Amino acid sequence: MISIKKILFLICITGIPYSLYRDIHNGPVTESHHKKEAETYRLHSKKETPPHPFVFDGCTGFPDTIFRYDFTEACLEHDIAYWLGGTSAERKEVDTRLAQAAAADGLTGTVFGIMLYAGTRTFGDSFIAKALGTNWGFGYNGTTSHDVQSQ
Ligand SMILES: [Ca+2]
Repeated sequence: MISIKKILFLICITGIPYSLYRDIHNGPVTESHHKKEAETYRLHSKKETPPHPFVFDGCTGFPDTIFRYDFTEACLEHDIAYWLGGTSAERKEVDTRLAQAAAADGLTGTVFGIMLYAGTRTFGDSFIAKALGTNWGFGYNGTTSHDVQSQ
């Protein structure tokens, strides 16, 4: 019998490094419906269009799916919010929403939500995220307006 602890351990030692490799090697896959979702989200949040186009790389540094759990849509919304950027309070809100989306699917989902929350809070605006181009406000990377927006 495989325990939940063993599954989480396997995800940490294989899934996360594999996801990072995938993110770096394959790069983002931004389809037209991703762009449409991004535009709808942007209009709803009443934010300006960042200078760089929206790109979606799935759940950065985390598997998009684990068994029956599929985090793709939640990660898409999270990536769109990260593309737009904003205040640190807004960032905490979208990190929380990602965790809640995962947690909506039972106890195991809650554990994945905690992992996603810890990961996004720790690395979401770190040098690693900046190197991957997935940091908070990545639509403004390399522009001065990002500095203004992330205050
Ligand atoms: Ca991502």
